Amino acid sequence: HQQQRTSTRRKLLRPGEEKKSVICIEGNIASGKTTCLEYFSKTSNLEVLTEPVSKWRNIQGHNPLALMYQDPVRWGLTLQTYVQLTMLDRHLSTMSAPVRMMERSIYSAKYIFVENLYRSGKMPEVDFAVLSEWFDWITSNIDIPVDLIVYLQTTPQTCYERLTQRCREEEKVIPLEYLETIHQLYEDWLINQMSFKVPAPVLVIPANHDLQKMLHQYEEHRGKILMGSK
Ligand code: DCP
Repeated sequence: HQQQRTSTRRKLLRPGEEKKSVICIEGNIASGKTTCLEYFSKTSNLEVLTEPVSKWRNIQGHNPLALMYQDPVRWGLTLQTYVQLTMLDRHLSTMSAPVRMMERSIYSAKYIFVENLYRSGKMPEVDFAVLSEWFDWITSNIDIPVDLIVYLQTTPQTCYERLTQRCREEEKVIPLEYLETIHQLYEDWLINQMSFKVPAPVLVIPANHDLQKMLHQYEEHRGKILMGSK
């Protein structure tokens, strides 16, 4: 109950204060989130926050992302604890424009990636319990405003091809099945809305197309995206 109350509570605006909006871009690994953010970064009065993936690849000289892919049972908790911290930090950072567009959210970190590690038997129950208690505490005690989710909907096959092309060292071990599982978790969360609470309205953008067509679609959806978050 408390969780629900906190997340639906709206900040009171002072006279003259403008309402700020937060748009989260969600989608499978290599679905094109970064391209979408780059495209909108040229919009005035809008700030873009990319995912802190560089931090996940280097924390004080360690690479928890690579460790997680090498041995998820041992290192899943390590990576996901750090992901949760860095996402929370992003959500809480002071906004420098009336509209913020950010890559993923603390919600997908938990509902998609942690859930996947746990369900596939790659995260011990005790690790999952610790992460879940952290997540529940954060989301019931801290206001994490999200006004619109833009879901870049792809097929796992398309993501697999893009992943192979971009050749990020840590990700070379990712099989198609991994992307299929992540895809299903996203569909159940945002489309079927049958797994976890959806924190904001969802705008679905088909994202299997080539770059030109994607940029064209972003332009077409510009109004909906920017107004949808109001
Ligand atoms: N990752 C993870 N756990 C999370 C979030 C991400 O294990 N909670 C991993 C998946 C990827 C890497 O981190 O290997 C980067 O993830 P993204 O899909 O978020 O970033 P991309 O650069 O792949 O996004 P895109 O290609 O859509 O721009």
